[in-house]
Amino acid sequence: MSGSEDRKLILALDVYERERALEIAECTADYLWAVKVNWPLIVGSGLSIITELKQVTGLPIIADLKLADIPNTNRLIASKVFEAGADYIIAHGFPGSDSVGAVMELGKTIIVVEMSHPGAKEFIQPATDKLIELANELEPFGVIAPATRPERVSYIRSKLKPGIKILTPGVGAQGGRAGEVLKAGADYIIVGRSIYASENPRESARMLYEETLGV
Ligand code: 3DU
Repeated sequence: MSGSEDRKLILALDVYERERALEIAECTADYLWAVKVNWPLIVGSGLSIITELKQVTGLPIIADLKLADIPNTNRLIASKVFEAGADYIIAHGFPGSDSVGAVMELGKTIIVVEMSHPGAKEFIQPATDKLIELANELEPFGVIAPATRPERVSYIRSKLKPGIKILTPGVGAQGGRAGEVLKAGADYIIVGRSIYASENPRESARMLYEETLGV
């Protein structure tokens, strides 16, 4: 098995309960690059879950807060979340460079440039070119792009500065396919329900991990 830094699978741990979250994270950790925590787990278990997940898995933790506020509020939230042990925070790009910059001053940041659901076509997709420009200017750790639309991942890759990573949610439950989106230029796939809601999360994570090998 590869070292965790070479892996391409991120677990989206969207459960409410602390015990369940820790159990799933622990049993899948061997196959993951990182664990992503979103609002469901934070509102269900509190911010300290970030610290606990880090201790239990030893993996990077991504806080998917999709921050979208004025710089001061983004800063107030992000500082507590980085303090809790988050290694990366996901922020929306549309509030502008000052709002994203406030997060970037505090730690590694991932900017949403497009989303994976059908409604993303209404407002976000028409703004994607501008959001890519913002990312190229600010040079965050990475951007979020849709695994449900591999052709958009190729497009985003072609416009994005080479060092900026592409993280893609939407594999599995939303219909995206791991191999396809990695071939299109994604660096990491983000998978939630196909792992945590399956009968055997460890085995589901193993199978997805196998799919990412050699792509
Ligand atoms: O559909 P899944 O259960 O595999 O979960 C996907 C996760 O990624 C979930 O936390 C969701 O909030 C997040 N996400 C998207 O699905 C799509 C985006 O564009 C951005 C984040």
